[in-house]
Amino acid sequence: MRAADLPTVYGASYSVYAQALRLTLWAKGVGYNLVEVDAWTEGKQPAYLARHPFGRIPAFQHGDVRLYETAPTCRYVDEAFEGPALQPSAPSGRASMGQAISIMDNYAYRTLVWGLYVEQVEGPRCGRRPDPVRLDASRREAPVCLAALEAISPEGEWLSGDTLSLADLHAAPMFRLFAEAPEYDELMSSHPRLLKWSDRIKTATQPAGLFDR
Ligand SMILES: N[C@@H](CCC(=O)N[C@@H](CS)C(=O)NCC(=O)O)C(=O)O
Repeated sequence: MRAADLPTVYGASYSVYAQALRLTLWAKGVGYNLVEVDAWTEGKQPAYLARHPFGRIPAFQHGDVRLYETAPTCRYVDEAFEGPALQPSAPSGRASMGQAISIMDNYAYRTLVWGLYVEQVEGPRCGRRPDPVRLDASRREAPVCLAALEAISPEGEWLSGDTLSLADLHAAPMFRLFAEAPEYDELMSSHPRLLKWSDRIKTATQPAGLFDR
């Protein structure tokens, strides 16, 4: 593909959602241009809001196709480009994949990333003290998220079955941050299958070169 025909990702390299989209492009073997957009500054300016009315990252463009919201954007990437299929073919597998992604978006991102990792690791690095109420709520909700993810594919090696799917790539960047939270080892010790998955997806996605640790 000529550089001008490559899709473009608008987002910051620190963003877990931008990383999920970039991992999907990487897994498909699709090159892309990256336009750095910081979610908190340029992301709230009119030029970017024209691309993403909610001012979040990432946004995406491929020819005339302009998208935002990571899950449907990744589905588009899987369906529009050649490369390994990243969605199960059976309806039940596809539903499990969607369910895992929804759990990440609606519960686990808030709890594992913001509630445990940001509160205790990223926040203090920036001079903020953890909020005990938020921390307490996140510690209570985290086991529910982990049990739900572990229950989705009781047999398979990946989150939604036997093959790597968009669910794994969606969850991978979030689990990388959660793994730095002080509670990670203890919480994951009650979820041995999820712990194995977490190690497996970390190893599988390392070659993408998106993570500096
Ligand atoms: N629902 C969005 C979530 C994207 C998201 O929350 N991105 C974060 C960065 S990882 C962001 O833009 N945060 C800025 C903000 O919350 O204002 C998606 O699926 O793409």
